[in-house]
Amino acid sequence: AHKKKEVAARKQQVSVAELEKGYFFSHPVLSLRSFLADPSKTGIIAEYKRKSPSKGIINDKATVEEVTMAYAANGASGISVLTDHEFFGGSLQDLTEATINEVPLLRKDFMIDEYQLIEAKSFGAEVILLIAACLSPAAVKTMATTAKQLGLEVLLEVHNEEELGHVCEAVDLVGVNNRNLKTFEVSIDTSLGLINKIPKEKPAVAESGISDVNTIVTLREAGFKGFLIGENFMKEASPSIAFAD
Ligand code: IGP
Repeated sequence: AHKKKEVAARKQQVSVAELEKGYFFSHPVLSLRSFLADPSKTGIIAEYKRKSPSKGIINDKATVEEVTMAYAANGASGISVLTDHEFFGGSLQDLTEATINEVPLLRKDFMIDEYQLIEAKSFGAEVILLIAACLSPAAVKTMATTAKQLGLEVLLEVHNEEELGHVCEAVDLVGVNNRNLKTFEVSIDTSLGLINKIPKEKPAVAESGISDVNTIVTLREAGFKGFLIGENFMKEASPSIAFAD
């Protein structure tokens, strides 16, 4: 509910017409789907995350710019930036500071309104996250279709088999979040248990709780093409050095 208020407040301040004048509206875009399909790339989608409801402050010193530049330089296949303020301490400004044009950029937020898709585009995102647990199948379809029209790719996040029913044509990639949003417990088994039920034509991304290379190997062997990692990098003073290791 806080999200509704927050989006309504921004809508009052900045019109769609103004957002559409943004530089990134006419900007060439990179495809996360193609980056993940490239076997010479790492498949790692590295996330900038200052804090989280489960961990509190993770890193409030390293800047978006330095961290995301280093993620890109060290071979990330994608970069994710949390723009939610209330829970994650992020902002749309963070997105513009992360726009490096070498690696596809994901806006990570709770997307409930098409206005947020226009914002995502205007502030330089190339991919948006839709969370099946927050949206009805019809809402996923509308949001995903609008995102595609804007030239954005769509990553749909699920936690269980039932939510896989929200997958529709306009969804490009399917993510499995290993973190239970109610208990905050993380288990890679969530990903491993769902991989065979994900439509083959939608590259699968394993999300959360990944902290070592062996886990990536296991997930890759199971069929995952992408690995979304935040805390493991951000908890270090230099998140980029953690990545390079
Ligand atoms: C990253 P981790 O455990 O590596 O920091 O997780 C990412 O998967 C996580 O931040 C995330 C998330 C989300 C955050 C996945 N889905 C939805 C907010 C909203």
